[in-house]
Amino acid sequence: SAEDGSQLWLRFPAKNGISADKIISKGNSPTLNIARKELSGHWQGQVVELRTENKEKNLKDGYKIVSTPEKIVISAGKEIGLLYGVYHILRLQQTKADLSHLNTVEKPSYDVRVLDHWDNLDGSIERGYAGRSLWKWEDLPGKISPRYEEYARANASVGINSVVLNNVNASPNMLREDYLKKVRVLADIFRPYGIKVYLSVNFSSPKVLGGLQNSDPLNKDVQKWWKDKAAEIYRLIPDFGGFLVKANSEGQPGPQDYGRTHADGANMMADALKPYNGIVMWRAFVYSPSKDDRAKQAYLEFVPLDGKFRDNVIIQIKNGPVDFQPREAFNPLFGALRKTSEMVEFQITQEYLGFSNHLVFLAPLFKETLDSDTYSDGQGSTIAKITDGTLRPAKISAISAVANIGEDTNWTGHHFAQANWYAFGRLAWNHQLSSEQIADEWIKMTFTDDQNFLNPVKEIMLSSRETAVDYMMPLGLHHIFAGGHHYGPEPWGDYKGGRPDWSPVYYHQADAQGLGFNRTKTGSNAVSQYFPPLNERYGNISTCPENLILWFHHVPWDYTMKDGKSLWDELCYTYDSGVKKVRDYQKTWDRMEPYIDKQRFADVQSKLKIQSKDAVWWKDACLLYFQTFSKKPIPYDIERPI
Ligand code: GCW
Repeated sequence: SAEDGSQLWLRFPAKNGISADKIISKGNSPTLNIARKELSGHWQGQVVELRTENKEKNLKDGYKIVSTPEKIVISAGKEIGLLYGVYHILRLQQTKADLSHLNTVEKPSYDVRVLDHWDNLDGSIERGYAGRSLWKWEDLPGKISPRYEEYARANASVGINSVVLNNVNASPNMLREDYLKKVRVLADIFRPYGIKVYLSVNFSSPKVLGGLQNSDPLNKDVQKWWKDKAAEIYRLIPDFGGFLVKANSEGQPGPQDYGRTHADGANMMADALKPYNGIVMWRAFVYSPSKDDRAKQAYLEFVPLDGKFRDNVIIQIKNGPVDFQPREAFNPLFGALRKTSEMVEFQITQEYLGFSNHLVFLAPLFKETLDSDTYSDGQGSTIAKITDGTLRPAKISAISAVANIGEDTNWTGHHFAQANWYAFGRLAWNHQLSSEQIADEWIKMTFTDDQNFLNPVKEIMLSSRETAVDYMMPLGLHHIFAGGHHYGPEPWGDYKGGRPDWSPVYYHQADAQGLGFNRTKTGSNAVSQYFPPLNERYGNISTCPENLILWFHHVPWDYTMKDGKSLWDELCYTYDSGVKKVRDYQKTWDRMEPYIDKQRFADVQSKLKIQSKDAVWWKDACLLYFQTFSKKPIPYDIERPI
């Protein structure tokens, strides 16, 4: 219903679109049929003509739209482009744009636009906060949930064309024949929506599932096992996308178990998939305890392998070098692999941003990464340009994010978390879009275009990520979360007996002198992994951006910040301003009651209550704890800690 959020942003007028004779199109494929169904269900404008044309093949999945008041022509090289074009005009209709003089060409920024699900075969979701998995493995292949198709439609409406169904901490059982037959059913449902299915695979599958002696990538039997498995998969799913692999990371098996490299492991799988045009997305999220600074490890492991990967391998790199923190410096691996395709991995699910309780709009975070200049090929070498093929002819251009979707009625737990699924899709399609535009169209589509709602709510969304940084981890602080679940603060956490590299104290390094991780030449020297001039800029405390100062420097408590305050005072005021902003969001939201339905109003209102309590919790916990080192008073104009 309109009130439960189940329709996402697809709140088109119900069943009163144009009549069939006003839709001009040839052919009768499943994709075209969906395009026509969407138009006859929801399009209320002029005649629409859909044309596939060979000359538009260079648009890839893209399309052209040209209109007069009487007619809209959508042309595309592929049928999926026509469906995307239909969603484009439906979006324009829903946001009340002028439809009579359109002249638009759309071409996706990335060829492969991926959602990664961290869903387990038992129905649980690692870091999922919107209920259990959508995939009902015990019911498949016989029983089919209507949500499979609704999910595919939502993805197609924003241009997502690839889906990794299962957790990167992968069960070998995923590749069992009975599971592959279940996967086939999902692939068949997704196909007309232009979506390919991929699987996360466990590196030890040949041994665990196939009963081989080992899973050594240089063992001929192991290579044959993967070739046979690939053949079996493609018999069932001819357009299967490929594998996503987490290897030798956080206890997962990998090629290093046999003294081999990531390249040996990735290439073995790439060779098995190559005959079918499948790809391997090999993750660079690798680190182990008691070695160098965790932020340096991926770079150290992967840079020496540059040039050794097959051309159907792409290295999937988290936006930051630690782990999806509220704010990280960008990952220095971007731009450093010159002969290897690189893709970004974002996290839509809010593992480190208040789960599905906090309202945090992630487009600004995604944009911050994509717009970061690595200087790898001189000024202007942004991560967007490195990964989309502009700067280097990327063999594969792809972008991915970990989904926040579960079986909750509203899909994502928090109504506003739907905006993050939407924003990722829109940016994967066009990374030039601004956060403002994405928020604007999402609000109009999901709630209302009434300016009294649109403007204040847009302001909340656009400032919300910075607000969360302020009340959780300002100034470059990172990973001071409570152990395991990562919900609240635990800056005092010191897991001496366990993994020191999972201890908050390792990341903030607070002591009597100051706060922050010294990653300069006198410290871990992680700054040396950045191209000039960034290595110098980050390495020098006076030129380092202040929003990353504690990421790169151990800063004295009485260090003078740019606004004249001491570090300690700056920390206090920043935490406090984060709290105040959430309280302002509450007041603003309360005034939104007249403009939207009761249920969604109340749902968001109660989530904001949780968020504002949590913000106080973060402020108090962090300030009282850091004060035991700084030994300085908390300024009196700041709300006293409880
Ligand atoms: O973000 C961390 C999470 C793990 C996750 C891991 C990864 C899937 O805490 O739950 O495992 O990263 O990305 O592999």
